Amino acid sequence: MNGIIDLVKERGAPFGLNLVGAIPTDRYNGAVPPHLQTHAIDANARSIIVIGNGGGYFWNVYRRRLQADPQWERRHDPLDDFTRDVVEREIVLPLSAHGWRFAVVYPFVNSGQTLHFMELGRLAGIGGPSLLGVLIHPIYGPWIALRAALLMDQMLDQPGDALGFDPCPGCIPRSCIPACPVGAISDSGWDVMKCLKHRVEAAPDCTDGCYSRLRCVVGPQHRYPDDEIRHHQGRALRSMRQYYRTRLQGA
Ligand code: B12
Repeated sequence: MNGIIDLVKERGAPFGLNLVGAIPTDRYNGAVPPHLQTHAIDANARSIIVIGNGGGYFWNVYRRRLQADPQWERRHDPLDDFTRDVVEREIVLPLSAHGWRFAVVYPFVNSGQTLHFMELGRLAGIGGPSLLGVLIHPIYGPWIALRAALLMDQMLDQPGDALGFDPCPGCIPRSCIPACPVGAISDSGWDVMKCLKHRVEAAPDCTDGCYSRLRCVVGPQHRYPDDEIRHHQGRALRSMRQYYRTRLQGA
């Protein structure tokens, strides 16, 4: 069965999809509330392959795509569409051609039924927990993202290299904590409401990147390109604004 994982790695790597791990569904389902379990999407799934990217290579491939097809950027979610395009063509098609059966799930905000990708990524060894709120990888640090999950009807159990990685408790510099202008990162982790209120109410600040994430001492050489950081910060701010308007102001 390792052939499946090898194929996913082989096809994803040229596009920067360089983080892959697989775990039995039971391990994931036991760790998340019922509405985020795999049954809601595919009752027959026995294992989950998680696919992510570490570092800026995936973004660079995306930029090249935009250069070749500038209209692409006018889409509502150009990076999500690009992700779907790559995953479908490079991974879904060849796996299906081998006769393997599976459902594909994306972590996009508007993708309908989804999974708890952070928990999934941690269990599948894509990254370990951090005070920043995001997962951290031993090589790529906080510069990783989860791009897709395949719910397989075969049993696979091959977590990635970051399984059990938990760097923050032993971190001496703890440079992420003083870096946040509003103290949203502390020994107890990321205070999303503090972060959100500051970002929404003092808009220009943090636009070029999360100061704390930028100061993380793990994998700084793999930090995303500046335009990618701005892109993600902008998208998160968009969600934060929406949440602020609808949930905090009740508008
Ligand atoms: C919603 C969301 C957000 C929201 C809320 C995050 C939160 N923890 O509450 C906002 C917009 C704030 C956000 C910000 C960021 N996110 Co985000 N996010 C997600 C998303 C789409 C869903 C998370 C989720 O619902 N989890 C499952 C539920 C059960 O967990 P929960 O916390 O209980 O869920 C509640 C909240 O999420 C809430 N909610 C839904 N929408 C919103 C929006 C806001 C503003 C708030 C406050 C809450 C909220 O409703 C849920 C039910 O009550 C995931 C993708 C996924 N499908 O997992 C990415 C994801 C977790 N995010 C990711 C990233 C990278 C970020 C940012 C770094 C992006 C950026 N550059 O700014 C920042 C994080 C900043 C930081 N210091 O950590 C990555 C993490 C990868 C990694 N390395 O670990 C993910 C996995 C996406 C991906 N493709 O990789 N994110």
